Amino acid sequence: MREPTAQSPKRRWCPADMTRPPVLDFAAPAGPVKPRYALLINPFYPKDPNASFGKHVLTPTLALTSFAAATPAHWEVRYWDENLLDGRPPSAPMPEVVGITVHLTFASRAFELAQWYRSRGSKVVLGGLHVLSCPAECAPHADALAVGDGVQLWPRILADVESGCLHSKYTATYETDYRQDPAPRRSILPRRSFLTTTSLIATRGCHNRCGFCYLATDGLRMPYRMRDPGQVAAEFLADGQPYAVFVDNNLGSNRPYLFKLCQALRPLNKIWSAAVSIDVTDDPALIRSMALAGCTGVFVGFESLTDENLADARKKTPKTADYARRVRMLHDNGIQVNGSFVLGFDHDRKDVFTRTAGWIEENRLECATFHILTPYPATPLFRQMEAEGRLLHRDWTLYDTAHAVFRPRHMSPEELENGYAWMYQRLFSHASIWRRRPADWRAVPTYLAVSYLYKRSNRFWRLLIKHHSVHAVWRPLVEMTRLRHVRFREELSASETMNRPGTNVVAAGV
Ligand code: B12
Ligand code: SF4
Repeated sequence: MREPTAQSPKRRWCPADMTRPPVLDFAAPAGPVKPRYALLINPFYPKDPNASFGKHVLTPTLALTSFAAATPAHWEVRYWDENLLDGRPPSAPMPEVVGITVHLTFASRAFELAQWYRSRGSKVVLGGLHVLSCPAECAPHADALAVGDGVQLWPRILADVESGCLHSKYTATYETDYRQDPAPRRSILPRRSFLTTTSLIATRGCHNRCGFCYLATDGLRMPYRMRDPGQVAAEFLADGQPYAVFVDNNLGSNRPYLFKLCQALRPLNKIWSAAVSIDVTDDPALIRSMALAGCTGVFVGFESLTDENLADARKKTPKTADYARRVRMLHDNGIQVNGSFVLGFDHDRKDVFTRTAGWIEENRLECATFHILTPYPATPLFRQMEAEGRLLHRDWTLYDTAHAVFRPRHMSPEELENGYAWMYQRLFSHASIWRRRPADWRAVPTYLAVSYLYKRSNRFWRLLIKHHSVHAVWRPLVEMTRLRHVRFREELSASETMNRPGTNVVAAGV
């Protein structure tokens, strides 16, 4: 495989419905508004054709289902995810209230939806990360802003709608007892459209405060909070799926807690994946306990293979020289590794792409996810880039970690974008998939099947999404993986240590 060049890499196939949302018809007549009916929308965002389309239907965000659970019983509530390619959002009947979750990359689509529904008589409530970091920008597009925890705010907002005294802004902190929150209302999700509907969340916050992370946003106080392990296990069981994805920022933040959670999950005989920071491997007994509890994959924010970058970002993490040993520990316990890498830090030179790709292959990471460093508004990184005059623009739609929105220190923005695209092309290539095959030949066929499905089948993913077949196609594969993992756990628990890579069909984490 050649190294990245100054020329743009070959453009990847990407149909219009993966990059553009359905057109809203502003001329269409408005129907009557149905009282006590709330519609919750996850707006469309353009998909990066370099990466897998499969990622977007792995598991749903909990943004909407979490506060939907706090809806009073006399309200009807419906879920609509524009990324499931079902066309225009519902309008017959018109909802009395439309709740939209807003991230910076799809803020403009959220505002367009808001305008469309407001012009037809619905009250629009905006909430989510972007509302928290840029409330002034969002305010003109909403009847009400929900700044902070929606679980506390949503019932208050609906009560005020009913009494005709809706305020323009509602604020809540994240300091409540997380154990008091109701379980997310997963019954409103379209089950056929996701690999699993069981997005679980056990903890809030993180012990780190990396300068580039959204957790460092001004005004966001998210003290570390945990749900009872028993509550989490009960939610997993109740959703009836064999596989769950933890969407916690960092499930390994509090190790004694993770131990207890593993104890609660183990008897379920199910499988799961989660995002953790690599320091979770400080304790080999914890890794074994995760494997015995059904963990088949972890999404690890390595971020960089250069210690100076990690120090600049203020990430508390082991030395990068020790990463390979730690990856081996996970593999030895049958846990796949999806490595997450950020490109474009100040100590990254033009060799960062080949160096990182080489390391991933050498250590046989089953999957890798790349992000161009992105200064999210109201974070320390954003302030630094702004002070140094390095921001190229404030077009939030391009703040999607697939575009260079700042001037990197040691390369041009174009070189950074080309290097990023080259990384995906290399890691998704036949040669690289083969190089990273598991050491155990028995695991190779499944590994190849999954790699090709996940990394090289974007056309197929689009078809599955459009025909609501994601779940039907994956469920048998997931079930097979679960059964195999149950056998693996039995062997693992019988042996002191195992040296056998897992044979999983589900990607590691989100
Ligand atoms: C699941 C997930 C996904 C899923 C689903 C995404 C989707 N939008 O459908 C997948 C895997 C597809 C995905 C993809 C991406 N993601 Co993502 N994802 C997450 C993850 C892990 C969990 C989200 C979640 O469920 N949170 C839990 C809920 C309960 O929290 P919440 O969303 O904040 O909602 C609460 C409040 O904000 C509020 N609220 C939210 N909306 C509303 C609306 C109303 C009306 C009200 C009243 C209240 C309210 O109430 C909720 C309860 O308190 C988060 C990290 C995290 N732990 O949050 C990253 C995260 C959201 N993703 C992120 C990114 C960058 C991406 C990608 C761009 C990455 C990439 N390059 O591929 C893509 C593209 C998606 C996009 N353009 O937004 C960033 C966003 C950073 C930022 N500042 O915007 C996060 C924060 C990860 C991170 N640590 O950087 N993602
Ligand atoms: S370890 Fe991950 S979740 Fe925690 S602050 Fe750093 S980037 Fe954010």
